Amino acid sequence: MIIVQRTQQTQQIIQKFESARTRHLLKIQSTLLKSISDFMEEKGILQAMPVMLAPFTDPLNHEVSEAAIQYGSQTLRLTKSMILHKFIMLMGKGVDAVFIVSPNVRLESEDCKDSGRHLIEFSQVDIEMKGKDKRAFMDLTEELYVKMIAGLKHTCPDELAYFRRKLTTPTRPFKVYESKELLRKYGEGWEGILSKASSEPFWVLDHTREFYDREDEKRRGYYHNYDLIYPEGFGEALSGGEREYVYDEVIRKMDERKMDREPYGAYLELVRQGKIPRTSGGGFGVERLLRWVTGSSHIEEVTLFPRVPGKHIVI
Ligand code: ASN
Repeated sequence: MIIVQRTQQTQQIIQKFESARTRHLLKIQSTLLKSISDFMEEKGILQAMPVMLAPFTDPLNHEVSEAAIQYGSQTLRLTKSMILHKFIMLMGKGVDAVFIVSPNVRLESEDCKDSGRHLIEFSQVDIEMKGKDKRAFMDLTEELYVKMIAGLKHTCPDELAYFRRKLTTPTRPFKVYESKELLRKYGEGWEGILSKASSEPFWVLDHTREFYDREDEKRRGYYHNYDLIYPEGFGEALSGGEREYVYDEVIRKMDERKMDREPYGAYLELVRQGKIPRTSGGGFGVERLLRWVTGSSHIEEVTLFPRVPGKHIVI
């Protein structure tokens, strides 16, 4: 029985990696990554390398199982996002903006298996800019998306045709909504409803999220952050925000969230000394981008080595 299963598995792997689909996906992905890298260079955004292990990582705004290893006397967490490392990299004079294509490990619950857009390991294009506000980051993202899609249509017409995908280059400025209004109008499922009803990507502002996104000083409960949502039901593309960099605010919000400050010690000391600058930024998943541009129903279909929540990993 086990031998039969193995043979079937091997057959599926061979079929997948010998298929035109995999070749076309790789071509589309390479084209997108090149436009991202060209765009960043043009904007003076410097590329940094990812870290995978650190005493602290992004706490995230939702529960995932802890992914950590014990190394000697240290507990090292696998990167969920490089959010705090992005802030630290911007301390340096002349380092005004950075980006990383970074592997993120998020051990999501099995319930996300059929969401079509969750992986427990994915790659995030994570960007952070010093001294910029949310509108500046949103403008940058819009410009990037327009260039990426226009470039993809130009470079990969045959590959897009293979996926029977007619992509429209988004028109700027993208529409902007407020999350609380959407909640009132559509209820908890607002994201899916509006994504399905839209034909262009759009922004949603103000999400109650992690301690590091800036909360308005005068209007408590209002967050200066944003999500970019793909149209046609593909859902969340990017999340980001203006950041909290004032020590008392950071501590207040960590305490509100009952976070253990201990692993964050080195970062908190930098914040306390005023070394962490005012920034804004965000990140988007490469696989979700591929899913959208190819019009695929499950993210698994566009990932060479998919790690789907709750699914056995073969290779
Ligand atoms: N990359 C996101 C940001 O910059 C954070 C995340 O992925 N959780 O806000």
